[in-house]
Amino acid sequence: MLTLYHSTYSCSTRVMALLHAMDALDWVEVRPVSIHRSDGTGGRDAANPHPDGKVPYLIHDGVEVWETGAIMVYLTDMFPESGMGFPQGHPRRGEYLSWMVWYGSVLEPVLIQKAAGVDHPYLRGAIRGVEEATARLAGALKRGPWIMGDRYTAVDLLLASPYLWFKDATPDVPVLRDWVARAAAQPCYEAARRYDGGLLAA
Ligand SMILES: N[C@@H](CCC(=O)N[C@@H](CS)C(=O)NCC(=O)O)C(=O)O
Repeated sequence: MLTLYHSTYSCSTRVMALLHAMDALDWVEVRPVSIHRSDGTGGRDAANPHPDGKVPYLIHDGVEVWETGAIMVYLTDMFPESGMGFPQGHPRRGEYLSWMVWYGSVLEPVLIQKAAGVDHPYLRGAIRGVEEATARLAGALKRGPWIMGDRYTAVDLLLASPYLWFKDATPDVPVLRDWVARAAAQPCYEAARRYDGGLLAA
């Protein structure tokens, strides 16, 4: 059994978008929880077993999976026929895993540091900065239209997500702006937002 702890319009909304894209919602029990939000609203939910009180958090037959990238790889492996991932044995599997891990270890941290106005040689040494991350994305999109070529995958869903939340963070680079606009127009993204609207209204 798959259980996803989810909070509306948050990091877990992109996991919901992936489930929509894979037509896999029926296989998952979605448990809405509250979270502490950066604007001071909300609060930790005792019903959420995530050790840090965060979302997304996936439990599969008692096994815990956390971090959006790991959850997405786990789910795309479970639903390979969806075409949203690159399963074990696929020639581009390594590239897929690299982008999914790069999100949490490089892209998310450099964007947060930039927003916080933090810079330090140790950080630059470890993960570089927004300029380098932008160049990596733009380089991949030269082949396009998606990060891994001609099909929209979980890589695009995850890597475009910060720019969809914080539109001003989108670099003024045409190839990136166009990619973010294409990602925003994906039906799964709209479906996940509608789902969240329904949860809030209920
Ligand atoms: N790197 C984590 C980030 C998870 C995260 O920060 N989630 C936020 C929602 S966007 C959260 O649960 N915040 C609640 C809190 O900080 O207590 C991931 O990608 O899963």
